[in-house]
Amino acid sequence: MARSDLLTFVWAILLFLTPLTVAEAELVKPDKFPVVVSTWPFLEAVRAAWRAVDNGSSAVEAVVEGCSACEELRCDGTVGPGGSPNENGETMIDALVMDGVTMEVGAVAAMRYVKDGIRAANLVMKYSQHTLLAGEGASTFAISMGLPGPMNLSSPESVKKWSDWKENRCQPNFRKNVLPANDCGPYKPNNGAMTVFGEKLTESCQMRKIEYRTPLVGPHNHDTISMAVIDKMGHIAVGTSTNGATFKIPGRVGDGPIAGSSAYADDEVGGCGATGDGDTMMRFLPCYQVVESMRRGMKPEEAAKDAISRIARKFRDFVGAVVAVDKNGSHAGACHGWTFQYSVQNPDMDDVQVYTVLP
Ligand code: SD4
Repeated sequence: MARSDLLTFVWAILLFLTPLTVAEAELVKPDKFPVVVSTWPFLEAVRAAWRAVDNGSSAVEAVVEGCSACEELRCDGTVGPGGSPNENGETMIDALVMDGVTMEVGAVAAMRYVKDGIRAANLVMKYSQHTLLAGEGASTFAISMGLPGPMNLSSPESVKKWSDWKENRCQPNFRKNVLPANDCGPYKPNNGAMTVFGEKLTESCQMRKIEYRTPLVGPHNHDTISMAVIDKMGHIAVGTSTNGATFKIPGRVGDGPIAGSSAYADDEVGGCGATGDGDTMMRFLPCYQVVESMRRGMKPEEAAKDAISRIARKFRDFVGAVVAVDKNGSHAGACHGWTFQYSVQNPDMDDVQVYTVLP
């Protein structure tokens, strides 16, 4: 008997013997799971997660495998090590994993010297009662739990990007309302006064006023993998890994490690992943919004569009996207400011399929 026939047979027996409601029945119907959904055409990452979950791994394990594959491949050049240098030229990692069964979360933020973001996040979830570790504390914990490090996370590309930026007088950058003493700082607040911190500003200093610019996360500079997996048992998990925004201020934490912002999952409802301008998006917890909207009856498409429009109403120039998947594996994306693509693999597909969503 073929594997799928056998599964259907077992399913029929289970249905007959167990007084399941229709909703519960849908949750474990064998032929629609597993499902893997990921931001962007990160095909190898989806395949890695698919291999794991199709071989019987849990949703959490498959999310870790999938995001980890992207880190190793340095998807888009900017997941994992070697990308998105900050103002000091250093690469830092943000990552999160969430188990939709237990609602446990593990996350690392602005992690230094350790390249394995999603594995570090998973270690936080498995071996601590905390949710989020940051900076060198995250690195120390990850290394103590067995991950390789400390190591330099720069690459020739990230070093070149950073030195070009320095040569371009550190433009563009994420500062606003500041006066730099020199082209690349140090910076001081510019409150329109002639004095800052009691010092009288020179004319040349005032001349160097920097305008706030927001081109640093855009159509040609996206770098977050956010993934949802529903395993064969119908359990869902989500994860995110990114090295964040290029030329960010050291210490910056993006939306990547924030539960409800870059990702969120609840077995009873579904999951969500996000990508884009994390500094704006994390103020709205778009993935929490998506999941809660689906809980209240919205389909994935409506929930995704609603979450994006809540941000766009307040920040017209924002660039971002979400992908929503409900507990039955139905999925949809929504975006603003760029064309978004997401990838899916489920039992109906021989390989990963890429979906394109227009703003
Ligand atoms: C961040 N959300 O750190 C990330 C960047 C990103 O697509 O997703 N770009 O803000």
